[in-house]
Amino acid sequence: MDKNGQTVEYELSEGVLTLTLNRPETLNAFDDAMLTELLAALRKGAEDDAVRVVVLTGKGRGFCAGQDLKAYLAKGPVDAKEHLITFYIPLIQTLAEFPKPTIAQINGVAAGAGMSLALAADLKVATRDAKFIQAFSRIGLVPDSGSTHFLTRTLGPARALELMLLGESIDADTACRWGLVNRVVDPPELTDAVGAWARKLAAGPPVAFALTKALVRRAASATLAESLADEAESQGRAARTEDHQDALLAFAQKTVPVFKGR
Ligand code: LHQ
Repeated sequence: MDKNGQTVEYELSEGVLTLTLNRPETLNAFDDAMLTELLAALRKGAEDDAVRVVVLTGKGRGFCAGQDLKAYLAKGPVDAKEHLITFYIPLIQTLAEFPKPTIAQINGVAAGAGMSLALAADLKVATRDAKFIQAFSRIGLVPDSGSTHFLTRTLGPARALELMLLGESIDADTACRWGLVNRVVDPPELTDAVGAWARKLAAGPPVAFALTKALVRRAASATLAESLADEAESQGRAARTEDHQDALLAFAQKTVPVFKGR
């Protein structure tokens, strides 16, 4: 938490919004305030045209340790279903359906709903010493916050269940080999590696990016015929943007296009 009591840092620079979870003493476990602030920050970032890409990361040695179990206990009996409906479902849905590219900059352990959070981002870059743990079974719970959805789609049921039932951690290299993260880097290289991708994405075509993300989300449960029709519809829209016309001209003139989001 910073001196103003904020548990999520909001920093916008050259189109890149960096949201830093800031409860390092708990490895950035989610209390109600951090859940609320992160959702509000994402909603604000979605609305702001100056935000072209979002980077999510954690302060200290953890990325996010999931629900703050001490805060959860301290609240007295909480209806877990209501807790998920109030906090986690809108958060994960907002992130997974975010209209701009998102990158999880995984600086350390991602456990429970903290792993779900990382999985809900578009791109994942992890440090070599990061770990991923489906911690839910260790405390007698089922995976939530999208873990069943993301892991089953990426890994298939056998590996997804291995992680969920055994509750053992996997390291970043294994997560990368399994397709859960895009890149693994040494810790000192993390911010530069993510920064390079973020700046590139921030200079990309916003309308085409939003349409591409929606296409890929729908493709996961579509037939080929449906995806082909969906692509044609979205291509029609992308092709009508000024950005596309400008980029065609730039190609012909051998210059670099400047995408404006129109
Ligand atoms: C923590 C936490 C934490 C509080 C580390 N809470 N303090 C949804 C709906 C309803 C109900 C519940 O949950 C959910 C969603 C979920 O996310 S359930 C899963 C919740 N998360 C976990 O079960 C993970 C718990 N944490 C751990 O297993 C370990 O801390 C991991 C493996 C993440 C890291 O281990 P270490 O690197 O050995 O660090 P540590 O355990 O020593 O933790 C450092 C500090 O962080 C420590 O505090 P202390 O005061 O002793 O220094 C921990 O108590 C605190 N911390 N996770 N989730």
